[in-house]
Amino acid sequence: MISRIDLRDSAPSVTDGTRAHGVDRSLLPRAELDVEAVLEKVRPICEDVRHRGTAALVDYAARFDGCALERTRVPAEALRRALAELDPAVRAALEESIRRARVVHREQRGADSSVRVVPGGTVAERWVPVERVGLYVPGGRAVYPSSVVMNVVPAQEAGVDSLAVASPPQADFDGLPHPTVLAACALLGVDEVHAVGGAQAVAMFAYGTAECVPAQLVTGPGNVYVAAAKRLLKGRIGIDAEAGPTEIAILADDTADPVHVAADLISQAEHDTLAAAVLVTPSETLADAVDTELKNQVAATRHQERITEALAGRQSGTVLVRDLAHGLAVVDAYAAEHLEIQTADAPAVAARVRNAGAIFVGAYAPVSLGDYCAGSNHVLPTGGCACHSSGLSVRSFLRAIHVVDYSRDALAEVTQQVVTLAEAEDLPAHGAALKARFDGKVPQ
Ligand code: HSO
Ligand code: ZN
Repeated sequence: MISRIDLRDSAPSVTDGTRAHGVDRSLLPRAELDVEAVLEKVRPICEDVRHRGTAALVDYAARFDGCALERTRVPAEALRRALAELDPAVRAALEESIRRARVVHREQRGADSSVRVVPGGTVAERWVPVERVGLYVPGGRAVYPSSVVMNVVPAQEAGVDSLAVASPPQADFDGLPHPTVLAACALLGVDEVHAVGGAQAVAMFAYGTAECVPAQLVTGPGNVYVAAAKRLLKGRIGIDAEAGPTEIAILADDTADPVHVAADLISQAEHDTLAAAVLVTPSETLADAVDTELKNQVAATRHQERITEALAGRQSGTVLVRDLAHGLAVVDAYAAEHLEIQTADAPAVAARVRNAGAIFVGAYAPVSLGDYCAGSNHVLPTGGCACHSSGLSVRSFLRAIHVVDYSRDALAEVTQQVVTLAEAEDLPAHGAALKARFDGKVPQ
């Protein structure tokens, strides 16, 4: 069901562009998300939204979602109704998820800092929230009210002034986004929601329409079209990341329970036929036991077909390694979105990991906990981007502004150096700007 890649005899290789931490990345299971391939399909859609605004969005709702809309903004009454009709158990669980996410994210807001560089010269760093943010919440097969929580909570805790959510219109719900998504918005106090899906939603936030003021930043997961629109419009609007299919890697030794390991691999394979489930272990006994467990557990699960395809895909596999140190090199080279450590002394092993979106330590911290109720964020870097990027946090919604404040004396003291560097770059007017403050001369 899941392929096996034996790296026990692979020679440790030198670190270069393709070989990280002595491991050849090309040997590891991973699919490519071909965003480039859809860029040209997405470009005219974005241009159309730019020029025709709501009229274009209404046309795409008819073409892509089979919904006849007159406007994109969801009426306040629909948000109220969705919350009133929400199953009380789901409401209580969402409230707990929100509560825990707030506890964690509130602490992420770093303090402003100020450094005295020289007497009379200070550079401060002031953290300022983005003014208006657009949050994209996918619809269709993936209805994720939990993703509403994971996007909205950090934005709110950062102090973002204006928040709008976009989610595709659903033919089954009179052209409104999914009611659980609407209810989650209402629960979080978000009152601006647009029934707009896909690339069009990113274009709406980037260019604005008569109904939607442009935003400075768009965040949230989405399919390859959403990723392509983010790539095209980046610069015009800030983006979080081009999210790809979800991934779980588990570093486990023979102390791990194969029942847990298999269940956790299956849990993320449940998202998508392209989802990746990777087990890295020095124990062939564990690998065999997990294979058996996968067969048994997949047979008993609801989304058997999707999971089987994900586990059999070239993006999934069991990687056999020489020992835990080799396993750590492999998981670092892979840079998983989610990494579980199920080994003896898991905290010590986890502390040695360098590349992962989030690390789940030990037997009682499965990824599914983080997906909903750990308090951590589940919007995390995929496709190996965890080696250079972080998951969504309060910091994603803040900018650090440098505030430079120098006195006359402090400026005088460094003028010669600035003039010299400006001359070295053949930019004499830069130096002149300083000299202009001292009768056109370098002060002695
Ligand atoms: N595992 C997904 C998030 C999610 N899981 C939403 C369930 N619902 C990506 O981190
Ligand atoms: Zn998940």
